[in-house]
Amino acid sequence: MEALRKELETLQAEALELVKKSVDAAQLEKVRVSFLGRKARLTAILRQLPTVPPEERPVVGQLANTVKRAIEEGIEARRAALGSIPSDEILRKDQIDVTLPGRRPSLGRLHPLTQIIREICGVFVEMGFAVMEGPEVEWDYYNFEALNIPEDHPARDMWDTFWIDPASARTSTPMLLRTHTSPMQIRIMEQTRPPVRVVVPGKCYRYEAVDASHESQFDQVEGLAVDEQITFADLKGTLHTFARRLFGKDRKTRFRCDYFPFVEPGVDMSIDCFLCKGTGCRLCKDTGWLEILGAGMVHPNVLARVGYDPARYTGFAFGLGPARVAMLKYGIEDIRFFHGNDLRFLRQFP
Ligand code: 2NL
Repeated sequence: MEALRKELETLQAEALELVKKSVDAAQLEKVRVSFLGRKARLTAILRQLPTVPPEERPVVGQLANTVKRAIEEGIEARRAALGSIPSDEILRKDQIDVTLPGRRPSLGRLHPLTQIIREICGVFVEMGFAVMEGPEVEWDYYNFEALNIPEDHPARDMWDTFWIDPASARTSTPMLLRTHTSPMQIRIMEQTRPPVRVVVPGKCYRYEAVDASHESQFDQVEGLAVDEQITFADLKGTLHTFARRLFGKDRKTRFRCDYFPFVEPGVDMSIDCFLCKGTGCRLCKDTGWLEILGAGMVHPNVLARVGYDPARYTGFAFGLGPARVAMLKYGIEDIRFFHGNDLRFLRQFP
């Protein structure tokens, strides 16, 4: 009797210890079979209960059943705890080699136009210009009127404009998609006193037929410097320096008369062709020169309209298309490549 009690207690302790050590359902099942299965010692004890002397039977029977329940409950609790842990087999199958080299993440890069815009602005920043951006939807006033382009003036024909509401085009305050970034320079001059030195990059829009060198949406970088004593020599020096920084330190520049309503005099600037060094080739169409920007001395009417005294202040301004600059610099044949979303093209610009 005493020996049997000892044995049952030992059985319970052993079983619960093994239950605790089981790490998956398979091990737990083995423990269950060996302690509660048909051939288990505990099962034999319970089966032999009728042979136990009647006065000891209730005690032994109760103890054996208590042990059996304790083991069952232990197994159940362990099974629930293991439920969320994958088996050794699954872990083995899912093994990964953490020492393998990782997959190289594919890095993005800046769009070639963004790169050239930043490069252009960077050159002017080095010369003391600030960079500012402005709205792409503008009032007729800022896009035309303030820039010395009155309504019904023939100069309006230079810009094919997207009107926000075609019906508003003939009202007093029509809205449009800006055709150049100059309206932002007007806003800047309205809000600050000279000296002003600013470059304004940004998107512009013109209602034009698309071809290899024109898109209806494009970028511009315009610059403006206004102060006392600014002369055409400042314009030439600044833009000549810019040309050499962007296209090589030996570049020559050439200024010729051109017309823009907001400047007087107006010019365009060319650089000697860096491909043929001026002897004539396909890039410069055998002229030896590449036209890269328009510029001029800010028209007195423009200065007066923003409240600057044209007798005291003068300034120069310029405008260029970064897409054209990039096409010349990298020999790109068609402006439509920039927005073609073709990785074979884009990957050429590291
Ligand atoms: C071109 C020519 C130019 C300007 C832009 C400008 C702006 C103000 C006042 C005076 Cl607020 N001028 N901008 C001046 C001359 C030329 O751009 O062909 N751009 C692509």
